[in-house]
Amino acid sequence: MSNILEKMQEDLYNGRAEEVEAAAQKALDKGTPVQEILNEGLIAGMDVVGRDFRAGDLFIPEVLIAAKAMHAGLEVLRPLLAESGVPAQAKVVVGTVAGDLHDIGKNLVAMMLQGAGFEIVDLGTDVSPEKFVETVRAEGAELLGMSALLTTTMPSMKSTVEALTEAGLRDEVKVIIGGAPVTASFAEQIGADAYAADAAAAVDTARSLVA
Ligand code: B12
Repeated sequence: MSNILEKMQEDLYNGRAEEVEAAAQKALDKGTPVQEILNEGLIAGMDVVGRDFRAGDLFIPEVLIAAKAMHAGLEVLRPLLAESGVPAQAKVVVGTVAGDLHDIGKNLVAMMLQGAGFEIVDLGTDVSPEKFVETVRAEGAELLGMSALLTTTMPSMKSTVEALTEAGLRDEVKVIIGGAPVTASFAEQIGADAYAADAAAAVDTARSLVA
């Protein structure tokens, strides 16, 4: 791995947003593939943050600062991740479920879907089942992508699927879910159409769902 990406991981860990941003630009200027910067720089750095947070070596303020640095790096990559030239495909409503404020993974998925030509309606975080249903209806969305990073907020995915059914919209929209604690069997259990483990898989899965 290049020194730039190694240093980027370290800067991300330490929450140095300006350095991460500059490193992302520098790596791009040197011709490093955008996927490599994403996976070996930003995501790899965030993995270490997650590990140390779990171990109790990092605390929420530090994780938040690291998350800000990750966002700064992602912003540099955004135009490339979202580069399409492909005409807009199906409309996708995305959001993080009620009670959950984690948005890095959701944003990444949204960027990659946009890059694949999907039109994105991003509801942000802490999105209630009612809000999802309302937006799917108003936008005539073909896909709904929900993210949850907490085991305690996963049930809100189920409530949303149920709310779609109650609203008579379940047959109009395909539901895809993801987030670190989410699994394919959970997706099946709650009646979602699909699960994807990461942003690249989300694109493949979304494509096959609307095909
Ligand atoms: C950053 C972070 C935070 C930041 C969030 C900042 C932000 N803007 O997002 C802050 C500090 C705010 C935070 C807060 C909390 N956090 Co936190 N956080 C994390 C951390 C370290 C990284 C998450 C992340 O961004 N990963 C990087 C992204 C790229 O990965 P990802 O989210 O998994 O997304 C990928 C896939 O999952 C998938 N995907 C994601 N969404 C979707 C959606 C669709 C549709 C699809 C198809 C795919 C998909 O694709 C993505 C890209 O590849 C994780 C640890 C971890 N390793 O997951 C803990 C973690 C998720 N947090 C945890 C906890 C406990 C909390 C708090 C409750 C802490 C507290 N005591 O207050 C609060 C809850 C706040 C709330 N109400 O939401 C726990 C959850 C435990 C559990 N099983 O429930 C974790 C696992 C850490 C741990 N082991 O203890 N956190």
